[in-house]
Amino acid sequence: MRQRAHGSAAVVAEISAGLLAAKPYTSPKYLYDGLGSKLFEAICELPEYYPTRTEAGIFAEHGAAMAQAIGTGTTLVDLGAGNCAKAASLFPLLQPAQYVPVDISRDFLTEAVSRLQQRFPDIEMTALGLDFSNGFALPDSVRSDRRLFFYPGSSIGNFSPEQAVAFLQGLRANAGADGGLLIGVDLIKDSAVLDAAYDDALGVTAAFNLNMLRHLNHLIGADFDVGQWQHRAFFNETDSRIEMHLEARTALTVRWDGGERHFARGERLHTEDSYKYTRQSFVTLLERAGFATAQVWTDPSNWFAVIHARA
Ligand code: AVJ
Repeated sequence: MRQRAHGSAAVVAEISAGLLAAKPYTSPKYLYDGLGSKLFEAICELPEYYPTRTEAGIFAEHGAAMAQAIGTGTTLVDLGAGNCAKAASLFPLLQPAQYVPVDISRDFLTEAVSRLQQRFPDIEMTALGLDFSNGFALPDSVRSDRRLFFYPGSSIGNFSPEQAVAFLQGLRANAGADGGLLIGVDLIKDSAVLDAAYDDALGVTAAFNLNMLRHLNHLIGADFDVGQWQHRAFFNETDSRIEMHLEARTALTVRWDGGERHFARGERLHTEDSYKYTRQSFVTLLERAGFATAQVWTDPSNWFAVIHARA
């Protein structure tokens, strides 16, 4: 049964264009409806999904050194803040003057921030519910100097390297005097480790990927039948990225408000890329974006890096 589209005309047009492309694709931002955000939180608890816990280990081990390099009193702009937990765990060390969490999922954010404000009454907090993936301007209520952009979790991996440079250039231009960036980056490693992290035994990542179809049904009034699709995820060594796809189990036709597309059996809808870097390849990317010095902290296995760069 089809419903009417609940997304804006722009959202419907964007998703339609991807579905109608020669190689059909959708933006990974559509993985995150209410259930998708919860499934992602569950992914972070999986034994196979090493990034979250490895990054937390790096912050626990080197947080004091990071705070030393960054200094207190910054305006901490948290990109993709979600439940704000990662930034909050750094407050005691970083002691920011202002905290600006930004997230596409506004409701999730507002609730988290009101709880946080009670715990840290001295930090001025300004929550922004917006999609920053195509660049953004910060409102006047955000202090304009010493902005520290915080972009943990390897979310930068969703951009291609070219897109990442453009995005990082935008951050650098907005950082203000004495500003900077603290970013988490997932590193290239044995492909079996990477594959398992995106295709776990419990099937939580499969559910996370498949849930996008339910979200699309809601947004564009489509009639995707989740049971007709299969999760696929693998490391593409040539392009240094994990690719997630949804593969048609059978020949089928998807219909939505204003369009339709036939998928042959085995044909794929590309739902996400997650680029992996070496320490050096990411530092080079930062330099291309105009960032100056970079200090790099890693875990003992070199699976993940946290990098501080000055604007
Ligand atoms: C939120 C983009 C960092 O790429 O590892 C996790 C998303 N996708 N499992 C990642 C994701 C499948 C995640 N990021």
